[in-house]
Amino acid sequence: MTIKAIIFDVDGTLADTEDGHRKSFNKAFAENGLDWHWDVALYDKLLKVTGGKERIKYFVSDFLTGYERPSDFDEFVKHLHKVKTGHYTTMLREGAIPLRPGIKQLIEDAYQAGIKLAIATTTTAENVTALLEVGLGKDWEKYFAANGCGDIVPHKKPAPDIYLWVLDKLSLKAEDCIALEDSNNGLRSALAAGIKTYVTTNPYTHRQDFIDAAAVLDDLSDLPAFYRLTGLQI
Ligand code: XBP
Ligand code: MG
Repeated sequence: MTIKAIIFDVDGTLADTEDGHRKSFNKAFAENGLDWHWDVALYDKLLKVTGGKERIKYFVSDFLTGYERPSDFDEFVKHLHKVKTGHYTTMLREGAIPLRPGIKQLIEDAYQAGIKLAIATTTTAENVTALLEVGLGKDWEKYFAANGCGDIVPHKKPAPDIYLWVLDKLSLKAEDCIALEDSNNGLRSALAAGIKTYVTTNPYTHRQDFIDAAAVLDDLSDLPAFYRLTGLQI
């Protein structure tokens, strides 16, 4: 079976971004007079919920006691998230978070070989642009035949929505594609869309359950081995 497309998760897969997200949330909280602080251990638990706005709401409902929600709570969360996104994209544009080993080469190799590339992420589109403009260059969009981000689908990972949206954009069947993910939520999302999924772990996810993954790797530093493993014709 010839693989016609590779669909990439972003956070944790293209780059080790989660700690950058965490620090940016904390900056936004402090600037808004909140004494909320997400340390690594807490953030590890909060990653159970994907999407920044959804994660803030999960924190408020499950981890905070005695917090009185303002009447415009939804708007307040949107505001906090917007401030967070500003800090996060500034961090990316300063080059603080590089692409993970092998990622740039894989994207260039696959593109040259005529394999379609796509993004399926829960993160905000601005974040993807900032990460990839620095990592791949100003013309990064030329590599991707579909770019599925954030709020364009009603249900974020682990729901399959974002992968189904991408398959539709690519006009390909699930069995023509492989997905690359780093988390259990991401793996479940891609599998629920019927896509064979490879996992590269990172410090936040390496203890998660990847039993149904096609393979689990530390990273893609050995691309020839990855091409042999997947059968990618590159
Ligand atoms: C990872 C996520 C995101 C980011 C925060 O998504 O769960 O919520 O942590 O991004 P993926 P936003 O691995 O699917 O890219 O604050 O922009 O939502
Ligand atoms: Mg991820």
